[in-house]
Amino acid sequence: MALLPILEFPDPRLRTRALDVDPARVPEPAFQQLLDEMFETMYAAPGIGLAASQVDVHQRFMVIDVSEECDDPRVFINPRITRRDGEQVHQEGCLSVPGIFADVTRSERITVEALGRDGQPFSLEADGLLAVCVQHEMDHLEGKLFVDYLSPLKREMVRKKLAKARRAA
Ligand code: K1U
Ligand code: ZN
Repeated sequence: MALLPILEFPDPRLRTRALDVDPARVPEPAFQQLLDEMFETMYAAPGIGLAASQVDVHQRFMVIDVSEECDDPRVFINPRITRRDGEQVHQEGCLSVPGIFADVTRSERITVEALGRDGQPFSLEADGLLAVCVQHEMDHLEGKLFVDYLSPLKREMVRKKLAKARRAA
């Protein structure tokens, strides 16, 4: 199994809108292996979510595990949010924007419909951190990053900070 390279802001490939996964591909060994590699990459980072777009695969799927023990892996293929309620503000990070954290306002409760890793459709009601993470990962599939919720000035400061960190590394 391999760790996958994660694209970093401001890489323009992160702005690609992902396309639907053909459900017939889900049981294929190559797709199942990609899911395993995404989980391995997410746990190693460490992170609580990873969208395919972040590993330069522009298809609509993501992996998430918000559990403390890293024992609740979830796969969302072709996810759609069908209901939203309320608002919550949560501090977010992003594996594609390393070392930057900012408060983002998102829906408090959502209903998300998707296919699981077995290719079967499911519906999930989520709130709290799971709801935040689903919305963050679905933004990636649209080519959107959490820094887009910041002012242009703050976003430029983030870009400069990351460029400086890369030069120093
Ligand atoms: O999509 C990503 O870049 C992953 C991102 C998901 C996320 C975090 C926080 C709020 C919304 C979405 C991360 O996992 S950043 C790392 C992180 O938050 C974390 C890492 C280890 C333990 C706990 C949290
Ligand atoms: Zn992210």
